[in-house]
Amino acid sequence: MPNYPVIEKLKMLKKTTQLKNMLLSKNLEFLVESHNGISAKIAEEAGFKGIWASGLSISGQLGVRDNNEASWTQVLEVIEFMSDGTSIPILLDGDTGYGNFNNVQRLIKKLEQRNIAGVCLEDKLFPKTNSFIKGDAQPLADIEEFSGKIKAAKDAQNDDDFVVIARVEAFIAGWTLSEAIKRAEAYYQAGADGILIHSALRIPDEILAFKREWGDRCPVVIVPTKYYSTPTEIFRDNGFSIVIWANHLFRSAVTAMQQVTKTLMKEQNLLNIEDSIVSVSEIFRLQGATELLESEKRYLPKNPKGVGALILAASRGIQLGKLTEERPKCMLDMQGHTLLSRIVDTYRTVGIKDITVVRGYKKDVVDLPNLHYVDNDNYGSSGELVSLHLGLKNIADDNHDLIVGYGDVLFKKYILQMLLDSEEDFVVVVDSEKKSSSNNLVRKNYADCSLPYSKDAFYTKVYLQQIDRDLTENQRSGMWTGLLKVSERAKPILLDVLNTLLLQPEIQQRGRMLILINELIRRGYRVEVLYISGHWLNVDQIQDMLKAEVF
Ligand code: SPV
Ligand code: MG
Repeated sequence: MPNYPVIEKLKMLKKTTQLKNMLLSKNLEFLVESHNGISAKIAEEAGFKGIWASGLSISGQLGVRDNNEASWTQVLEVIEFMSDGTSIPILLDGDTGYGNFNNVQRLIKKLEQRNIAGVCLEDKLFPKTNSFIKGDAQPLADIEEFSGKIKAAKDAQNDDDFVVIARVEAFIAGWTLSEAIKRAEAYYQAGADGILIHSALRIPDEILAFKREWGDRCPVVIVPTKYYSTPTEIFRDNGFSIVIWANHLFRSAVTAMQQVTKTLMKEQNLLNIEDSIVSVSEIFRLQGATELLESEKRYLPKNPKGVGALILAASRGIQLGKLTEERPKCMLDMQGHTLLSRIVDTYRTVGIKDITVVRGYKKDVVDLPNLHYVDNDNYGSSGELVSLHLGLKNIADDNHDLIVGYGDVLFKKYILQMLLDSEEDFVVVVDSEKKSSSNNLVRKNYADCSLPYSKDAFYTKVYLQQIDRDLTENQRSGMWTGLLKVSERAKPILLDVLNTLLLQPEIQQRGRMLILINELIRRGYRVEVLYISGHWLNVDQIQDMLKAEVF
């Protein structure tokens, strides 16, 4: 059903009541045929107050004959889609009721469950044939038997307003007015809410004669498929209740499909098709695609966006001497895996697929599959901020949060998970246990944080105050691991700060990440600290290579 606001829903009458009101109304009302969900929606949108679920059209759109070849449950499935997609009542063309009184009672139960407002039953024999195919050869039902069916239908309904129409086929089968009246009267006495009087003549004589004789005993419904040239005023003036346009959506759809297939077959291109058919977006509109988008905003998790990774791997790793003559450090082999592939694997295990590597030294050797590559060809004379800048510019438009890391730092996957769970715009990972370096000659990126690691720090947000290689022992809260997360919305900030910093030649040449992070803090941006202890490894020296093998 379309998404009606709550108030509208409350104001809306039950579908059964709507149909009953149409039947009892003093005005001439109209039902238009629909044969599936979309045609039902189109009918409602055009302004029709009710739908005729035509047996001819439903069987026709299934590509079978109007001879009960489609089973009654198959019909039920079709009208369920029609009913779900609309708020106007549906009168089902229930043929002969798909069996005897017992089958009719079960049918009524199922129709009520699917919010179908009424059924029309015709006094012929199962399996029926369409009235316009040799109608005069068609046997009619026994009056008493059919009256029993109508009575059974009325007894089966739970909803008082459910409508049962008895369709009199006497004229179709070549019988006289008196036979038609006799039958109508019997069905009316059995409880029918209205009579559908059918005729295959090209003029309305039979139905007008019937109506004159019948008077106003109960509402009379007509189907002017054959006497289509009769002005509607005639029906109105003669006090008919409902006119059914019984098959015209289906027939017009067939016309359109035949025209399009013919043109396509002949022309083998779409030039003469495109402008004469609805756009794909019109189909989306009819399907209610916008409503789903709105619902997704309401009900889907807020932050399903992906996360990307940027790995800075342009430098050689000169401390490793001869080992990095032919390949950069990140491509050194450790028991069959390169450093870079181990890092990439860690990202992938937490679902990060969009990984960009900035390469420089011996870039041709850096060729792992399924990565994006950005090259810093001036790696020899530029600092890592230039690499970051090149990488960042390349992925600035991805709607991703971003994790920046180095191509020579290994870490456990839970550390990435912590970063993914954090919500601040800038987040760094600090090892609280590392407050000094094993090698005093190497100056490390020490972090000075708003709170040293403690149980308290676990419950409070901790922010970075500065990263510096020359912090005193007292100032050191730990060591920065080289991991930085930047939220999607903060990426432009990072790029902007970077652009400004890189205007300075010495930063171009030697600028390191810590300069950038300190500048963010200086400008007032908060950089959250996530504390860890261990579980990461910066591969700098030969002895680190050994540690990496068992990491
Ligand atoms: C239908 O639409 O299936 C009908 C009306 O029963 S008619 O085809 O005119 O018999
Ligand atoms: Mg029919």
